[in-house]
Amino acid sequence: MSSDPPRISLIGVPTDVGASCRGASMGPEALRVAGLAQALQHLGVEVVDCGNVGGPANPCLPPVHGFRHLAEVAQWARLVHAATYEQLVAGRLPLLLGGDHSMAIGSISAVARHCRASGRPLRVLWLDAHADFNTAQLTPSGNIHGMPVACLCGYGPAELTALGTDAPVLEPGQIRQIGIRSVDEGEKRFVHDVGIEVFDMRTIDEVGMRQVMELALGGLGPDTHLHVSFDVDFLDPDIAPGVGTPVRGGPSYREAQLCMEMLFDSGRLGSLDVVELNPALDVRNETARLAVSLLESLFGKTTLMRKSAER
Ligand code: 4U7
Ligand code: MN
Ligand code: MN
Ligand code: MN
Repeated sequence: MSSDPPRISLIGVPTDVGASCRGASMGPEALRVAGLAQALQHLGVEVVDCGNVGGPANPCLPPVHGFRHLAEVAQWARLVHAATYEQLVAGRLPLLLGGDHSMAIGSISAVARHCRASGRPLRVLWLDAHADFNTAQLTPSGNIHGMPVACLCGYGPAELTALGTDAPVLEPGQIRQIGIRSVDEGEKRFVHDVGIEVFDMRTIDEVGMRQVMELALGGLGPDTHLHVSFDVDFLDPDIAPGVGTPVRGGPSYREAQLCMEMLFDSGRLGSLDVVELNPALDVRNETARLAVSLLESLFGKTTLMRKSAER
């Protein structure tokens, strides 16, 4: 693709109201401290840091009717939706710095609204150890960061399913999940029944990251907007310990780099979430620095000169 280099807007979303483990609210600052803006600027990409969205504090309450902090999560989602939509309308690429994964309800609903308004198809790639497809009835925790994909598909309370656009925000056919290795019992059946395409860790083991990415990126039109929702717990916790919900057996450093390189090569990236980084659990900010290194690949860093035909 010979599209213009992206103009990135960093949007910090310092919240952990969607989780029970606190600390993801410090994620945006850890990514800044790890040099995210400078690393991307070094690649020749224009980066503006819009600062943080300001939302409600974490009241640290137990779940009510299957949801922990529903009002606060919904308020953050509305604020994130507005901040994301504003940057999309300005023709910029919103890069959301989480924050727990419930904020993707806000960002992706804004992206879907923008795509509807401009008639562009939307594809969402969900990089995660978890399917995040729980409902109030299915959830073992009440934590809404385990529910954003279900909410975006229309399964959830009205304040989370219809932000700025009609529900459902997404059809299952628009979603590809990659790296999945922890799905709760009821969630497993629901993901199957709804028909989301999941490239779990077994598939990555069997056919390799290259083929998984080719399949996940298959069928993109010239005009398709690609949104990547990157939950840092996608990565193997041996290399990325700074997350609240680690699951053994994730992609290696090399597999993750290849994943990012192939996302760049698609030429379709239009928006991105980087979520669930928890600096309180990290070791000398190494998970944040790994995330920055992966984002460099996602925005075009290569080892060698690229063949001109490819760009
Ligand atoms: B994340 C969990 F039970 N499925 O619903 C739940 F295992 O955004 C974890 O992917 C959810 O990190 C993890 O609480 C949410 C649990
Ligand atoms: Mn996860
Ligand atoms: Mn997640
Ligand atoms: Mn998590």
